[in-house]
Amino acid sequence: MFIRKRARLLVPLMLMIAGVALLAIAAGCTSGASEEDLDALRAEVQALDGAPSIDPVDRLIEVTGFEIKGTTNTENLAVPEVDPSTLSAGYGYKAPGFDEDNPSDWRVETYIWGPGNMTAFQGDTIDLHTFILNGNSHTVRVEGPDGSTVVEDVEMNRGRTYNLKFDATQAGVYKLICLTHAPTMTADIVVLPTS
Ligand SMILES: [Cu+2]
Repeated sequence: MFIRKRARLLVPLMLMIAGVALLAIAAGCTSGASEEDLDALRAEVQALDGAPSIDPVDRLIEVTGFEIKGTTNTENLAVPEVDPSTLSAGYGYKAPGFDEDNPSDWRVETYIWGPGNMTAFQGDTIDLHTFILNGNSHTVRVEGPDGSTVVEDVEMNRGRTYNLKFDATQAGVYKLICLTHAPTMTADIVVLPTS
């Protein structure tokens, strides 16, 4: 009887001692952490709290230059009040009569890049791999977010591929610009900051 009573007292006491020992071990670990360890922990917390930590890569982006055409006729829709070709060198317009077989047909055209919006991360080395599907000649350059030229003018011809390489050192929007079909044959490369 006495032994059982004593055992009932001892078990909670042993649990308390074990708990205190664990706390002491935990406290010892914390006090033993170096400044470097704490700095590393702080950096991890900041990384979790802010922008994602993404390592720069060599980023290959495929982009195609092409032309889209749309045709209707004056029975279905009157011709536009403003000739689209006066708005951009990238727009085309063929008035009724351009097609002898269908004299009421009229057509509009536009040169574009596909995709028109691309994404990368600051620090990436970008390789824009372009392919020209339509248009025999395009003079193309890349400008950075600050307006500086990061890839000098390149003449691109139909059916050929080209590699435009640059380092995305700035966060912001880089522009892939075709000067031949300005201002509308332009694509955005959005470079996101990583810190
Ligand atoms: Cu062009």
